[in-house]
Amino acid sequence: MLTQEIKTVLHEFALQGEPCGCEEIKVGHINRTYKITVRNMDGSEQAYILQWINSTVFPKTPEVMSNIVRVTSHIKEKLREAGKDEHTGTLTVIPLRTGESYYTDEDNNKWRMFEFIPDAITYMVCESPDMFRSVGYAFGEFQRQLADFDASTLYETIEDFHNTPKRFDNFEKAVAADVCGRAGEVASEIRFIRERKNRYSVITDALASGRIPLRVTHNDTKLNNVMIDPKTGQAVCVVDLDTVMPGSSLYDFGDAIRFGASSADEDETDLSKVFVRTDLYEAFTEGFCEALEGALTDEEIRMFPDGAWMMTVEVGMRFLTDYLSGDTYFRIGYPKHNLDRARNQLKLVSDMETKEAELRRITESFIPKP
Ligand code: GN1
Ligand code: MG
Repeated sequence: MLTQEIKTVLHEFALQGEPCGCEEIKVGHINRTYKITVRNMDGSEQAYILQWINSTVFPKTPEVMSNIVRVTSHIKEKLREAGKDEHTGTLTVIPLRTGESYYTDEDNNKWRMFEFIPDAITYMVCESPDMFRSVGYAFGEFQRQLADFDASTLYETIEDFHNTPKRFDNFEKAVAADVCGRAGEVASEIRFIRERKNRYSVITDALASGRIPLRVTHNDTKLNNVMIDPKTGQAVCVVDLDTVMPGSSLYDFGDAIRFGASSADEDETDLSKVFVRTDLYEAFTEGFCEALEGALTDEEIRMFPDGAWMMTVEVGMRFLTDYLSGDTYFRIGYPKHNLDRARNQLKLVSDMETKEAELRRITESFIPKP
C-alpha cells in the first residue's frame, strides 16, 4: 500500500510521474524492499525499487552508496563496450532531486531507489542445473567486470565480513554472554562449530600469504540476489550490491553454492531434505569458470570446495550467534527462525564433508590442463 510515509519519501526522488502503487517484496534478511509503480503524464506506468536501508547493519550509508554508484557506473561502461543493455545488466540508482544517492527522513531512516528490472524474478531454490550454470556465469561475469576496478578505492562497508576466525570469536562471545539463556538448548550445535575451529582460517591464511589473490567481490551471492528471466531460466542481473568489497573469489563461489546448490530452502526444518546437490555444484562451477576463463588461478579453483564449506559454516555460526544474542541482526519470521536456519546450514556443512571427495573431484576437472 502507498502509505503517507512512503509518498513523502518518494517525493524526494527525481521521478517524472505520480506514484500510484506500492507492494512489499519480501526477499532478503536485512533491508526492506518495495516495488513502486509510477504513472507518467501520458498514462503509461513505470516500476521502481524503493529500499529502506537497515542502518544498524549498514551504519556507513554514504560509503555503501558511494561503492554502489561507482561499481555500477564501472559495470555500465563494460556493458556499453559489449553492446549490452546497461539498464538491465546492472542496477541503476535513481538520485534525489538534489542529486544525492539516498534520502534520510526525519526519523533518520535511510532510503534509496533503483530502476526496476523488468521481466525477471528471484528464486529461493534453483530449478535446474541449467539455471544454476547461468547464475554461475552471471556472478563470474560480475567479478570479471570489476577485475580492473581499483579495490583500494572501495570502502569496506562491513569490516571483516567474511573473516571466519573473527566470526568464530564473536560466536564464542555470544555463547559466553548467553544473554537470552539459550546456550543450553543448542549445546550440540555449539560443539559442532567448536570441533571445526582449526579449519576456519584456511581462506584468511591463503589470502594473507598471497597464495590466492584479493579481488573485488560481491560477497553475498545468494541465488535470490540474481534476477532471472522466468521464461528462459537465464540470469539477467546481479543485485544487492551492499557488500561489494575487496574479498576472495572463494567467498562468491562459496556463498552461491551454500544457498543455490542446497536441495532445500535456507530455513527448511526437515533436515533429511537438506543436502548439497552435486549436479548443481558442477553446473555452477562450469558457468563461473567459463565467465572467468583465464582470470582464476589454479589454486583458487582448487580451493572452491573450501569456499563452499567455509561460507556455509560461517553463516551457520552467524545465525546461531544471532539466536544466542536475541535476534538483533537477521530479520526473523518467527521466534526460533535463526535457530532453524543455523541447524539447516550445519546439516549442509555435514553433507559437504560427507561428499568432500566428490566435490574435490568435480572441482579438479575445471582446473585448466597445462
Ligand atoms: C543476508 O541481505 P541478504 O538477505 O541478501 C546477509 C548475508 C547472509 C544472508 C544469509 C549484509 O543477506 O551475509 O549470507 O543474509 N547480509 C548481510 O541468508 O549480513
Ligand atoms: Mg543483502
